[in-house]
Amino acid sequence: MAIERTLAILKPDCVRKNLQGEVIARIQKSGFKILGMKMVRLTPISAGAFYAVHTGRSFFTGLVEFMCSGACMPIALEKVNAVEDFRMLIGKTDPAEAAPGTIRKLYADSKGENIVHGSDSAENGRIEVGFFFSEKELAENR
Ligand code: 3AN
Repeated sequence: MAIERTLAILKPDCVRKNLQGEVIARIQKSGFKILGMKMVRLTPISAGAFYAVHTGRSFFTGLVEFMCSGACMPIALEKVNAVEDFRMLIGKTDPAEAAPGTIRKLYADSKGENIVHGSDSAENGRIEVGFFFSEKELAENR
């Protein structure tokens, strides 16, 4: 299995509920290396660009509005098999369907407000890390 990068975003509901520390602790305990982390406020343009693949879907407007509703924390992560392992750690999109012990099952309220984002492929992991971080901002390049 290869070393991969994946992008986590602690979404505005996570920040509003002050769950950043708990979620980051779970990520670290699961063996992910934090390469970069920041706090940002997305705009309709930046959130729309990040979720461009979902343009036109019924939930797109609500998703963009929610992602702009408060501060977010993008976190660049690295690990062997990072993409799949992170998706296992966070659980299914809908917290009602997420497995016990997963971050979404533990903390999320709904499919729309589900605490954390995770990249869905190794290729998207690299693209999404690059959306928020320049190479020189990542730990291994300091
Ligand atoms: P995931 O984040 O689990 O990979 P995606 O990529 O299918 O899920 O969807 C991106 C984001 O869009 C989700 N994290 C969720 O917040 C939102 N979303 C997806 N499907 C729905 C839906 N049916 N209703 C409301 N929000 C949704």
